[in-house]
Amino acid sequence: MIPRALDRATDVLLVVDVQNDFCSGGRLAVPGGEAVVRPADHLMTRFDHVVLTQDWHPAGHLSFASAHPGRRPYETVDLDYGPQILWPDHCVQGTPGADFHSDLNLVRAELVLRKGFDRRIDSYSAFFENDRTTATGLAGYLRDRGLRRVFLAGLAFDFCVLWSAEDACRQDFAAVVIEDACRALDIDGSQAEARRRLAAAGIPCIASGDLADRAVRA
Ligand code: VGL
Ligand code: ZN
Repeated sequence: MIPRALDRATDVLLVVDVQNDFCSGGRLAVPGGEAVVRPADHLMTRFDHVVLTQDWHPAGHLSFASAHPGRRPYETVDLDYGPQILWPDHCVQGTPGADFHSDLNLVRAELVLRKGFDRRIDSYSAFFENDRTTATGLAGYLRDRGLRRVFLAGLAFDFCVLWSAEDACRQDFAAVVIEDACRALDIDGSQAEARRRLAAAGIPCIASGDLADRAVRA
C-alpha cells in the first residue's frame, strides 16, 4: 500500500544529513548527494512538520579511520558496541563540511537534531546511537507532538536514512522513504541491501510524485 494522501497534522518530513561533506567535493561525498536538495526543498513546502538531522562529530571521533592508527576508511573495526565502518573525517563540529548545503531551505524546520556528537559512539539513526540503546530523544519529541508517520529524505539512503527508517518502525511510527529525494553511498552493495531491509521491514519506498495532499486524494 503506497500512502499517497498526506495528513499535515500527523505526518512529519525527516530530512537526513543534507550537509556539505556528503555532497560533491565533501569529505564523505555521496555520489550525486547535492541532487537531493531540490526535491527536499520542494517536499518541505508540502509538510507542516519538518525535522532536519545534522551529523555532528567532534574531532577525533571513533568512527573516523584517522582515530585508529594503521586503519583505513571503509574498513570495519570492533568498537565497544560492535562492528563499525570507519569513515573519512567528516561533519566535524563547526567546520564548513558540517554545514547544511547552502541551497537547503532551513526556514520550515521546527527541529534540527544533531547526532554523532559522543566521541565514542557513531549515530546513523536519528532515533538511536549505534550502540542501539542511547536514545536521541526524537521518538519522544514526535510522540509528544502527536506526529505518527515519518517520511524520510536525504543522505545517505543506505546508512542514515535506512537506519532511521528502521528505527522509526521499531518505535511504532509508520515510515515511508521518498527515494528520489535520497542518494546512496553504495559501499559493497549497501544500496541493494538497504532496499532489501526496507522491504523486509514493510517500509515503502515511494517517489515524491506519489504524494498528494489529502484534499486531492487520487
Ligand atoms: C552517514 C556515514 C557516516 C550518513 C553519516 O549520513 O548516512 N554515513 N556518517
Ligand atoms: Zn557521520
